[in-house]
Amino acid sequence: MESNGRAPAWAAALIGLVAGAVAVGVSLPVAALVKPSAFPVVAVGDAAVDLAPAWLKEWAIRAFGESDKTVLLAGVLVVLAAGAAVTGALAVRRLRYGLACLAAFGAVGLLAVLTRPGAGPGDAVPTLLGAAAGMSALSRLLRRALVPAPPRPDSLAPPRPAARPAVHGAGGPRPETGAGPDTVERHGTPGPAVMRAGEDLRSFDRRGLLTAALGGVAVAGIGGAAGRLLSGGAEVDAARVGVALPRPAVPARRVPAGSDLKISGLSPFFTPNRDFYRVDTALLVPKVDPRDWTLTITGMVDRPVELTFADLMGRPLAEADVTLCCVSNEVGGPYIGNARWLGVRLADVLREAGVQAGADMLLSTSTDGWTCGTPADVVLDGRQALLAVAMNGETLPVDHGFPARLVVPGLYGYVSATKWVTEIKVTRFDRDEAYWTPRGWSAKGPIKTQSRIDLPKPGASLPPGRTVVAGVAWAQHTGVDAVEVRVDGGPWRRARLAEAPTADTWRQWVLDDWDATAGEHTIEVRATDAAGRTQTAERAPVAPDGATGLHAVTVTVA
Ligand SMILES: Nc1nc2c(c(=O)[nH]1)N[C@H]1C(S)=C(S)[C@@H](COP(=O)(O)O)O[C@H]1N2
Ligand SMILES: [Mo]
Repeated sequence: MESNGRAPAWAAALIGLVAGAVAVGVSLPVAALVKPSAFPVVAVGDAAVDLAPAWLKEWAIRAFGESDKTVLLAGVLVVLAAGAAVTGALAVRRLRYGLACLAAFGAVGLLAVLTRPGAGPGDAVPTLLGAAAGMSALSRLLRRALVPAPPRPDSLAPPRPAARPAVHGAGGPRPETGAGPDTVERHGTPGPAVMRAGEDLRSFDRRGLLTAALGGVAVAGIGGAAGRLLSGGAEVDAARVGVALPRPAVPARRVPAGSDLKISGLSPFFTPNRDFYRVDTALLVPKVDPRDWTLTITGMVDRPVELTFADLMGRPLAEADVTLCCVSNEVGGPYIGNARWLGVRLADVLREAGVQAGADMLLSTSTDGWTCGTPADVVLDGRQALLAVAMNGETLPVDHGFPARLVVPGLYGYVSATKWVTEIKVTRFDRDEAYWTPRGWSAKGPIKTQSRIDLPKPGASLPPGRTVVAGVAWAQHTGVDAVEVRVDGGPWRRARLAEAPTADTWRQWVLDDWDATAGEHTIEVRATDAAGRTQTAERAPVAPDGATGLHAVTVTVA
């Protein structure tokens, strides 16, 4: 292809962006048919999550909280868009350069797709088809935007426009040459003003580019819409809504009156599902059809087990109130919630499979390849470790692991709470490693005793006088025995503890007779658990095994 520098920068960028959109728009529905994780845009984002160093991930969680994934996907799209614009700029120089650029993007996508856990050669198809479509779009757009130049002024015979110039031969089947809006306005004057005699063989056709770009956008849009339809998300949502939850064979312990102090601004005893924190590495939430779902128990067992969703629902189900908490939760942070879970007791299933001597780890895997290592003795010690199918009386929300997830009281989520779980391998800590372990987190993660002030809010301005200080404290499976509060480093005062049904949930606490005086005050809280351990004031970061320190809130009284 001959060189040409005549297309303006915006046109070059548009050519690249439309070609890129076609590539993405074609790969999406193909991925929806092949495997959602074979969609290269998401695969690249997922690979970035897995490859990112621990400090970067911690920073992202701190800076963006639960929107960290949206931010990452937006970042991938921004990089893609910039790359597409560059591709366009190169392509107007030489098509070959643009094609090479697209091929490079395709190669990165291919690498990401093929290195995802559980990827097969078939996963390459969406990326390959997308890249091919993008390349074809790129050359078409270019052909429409840069057309063989109209005849020179001296050869122009009135009236214009002349019949198709005979010079069109190779690759330039555009009859509208020279009929772009600006040429029409100029009546009879020679082609676009950019023409300089003898310098180039082609000129920029704005209308040609814009119609071709519209075509490309339509292809990309139809692809995107088809991708959404084909992804099966709607089917899974329908299947989820259709699940009839059985009554629990073992109901939860009665929640004592007074477990919820019902103070406005204080975390309710049960966290509504819509407010429940979400932490996982999945860029696109796995949509698992319960009719296709199975759970296998493999590894060091006497009898490997395979359970379908119907098998699960047909077994006696137990209910348990458990407070789930993330190891990434800073002191005073939001990544904690309490729910009523319904599910099969994990210990029962494991006993049926027959755990062999020497096994000390349950390595669970989710559909998206995330893995989690749970100490086997903890699950088997009689606590309510569940393979849960429901949360707060509702079928498990998709975000929280539908159709089934693990919940183990007393362990941080990263070592216990596998969502979309499909396999539990009985193994040993000295033989297997879970997702977060090589990334700077401890292999075992018992929850540390902690407390949080919910009221007053940090930075609040309050009137002087009697002020309510309230919050939650937790020491799952051990229990909270006492909570104390102090103001401005003064003496610790006992807060009143609300009831809790078991040691597996948090407890609300309140101190309702703080006499606030004018000025700035710092309120601190500490909990003591039933094992007699009082929270340390010493600050530790979240990595490798959970933050320590006292939550402090500073307020202004005036
Ligand atoms: N499949 C999968 N399950 C997962 C995770 C994950 O990244 N992938 N993250 C875990 C972590 S770190 C936590 S804290 C809990 C959070 O559960 P939630 O999102 O339902 O609150 O899920 C756990 N289960
Ligand atoms: Mo977590």
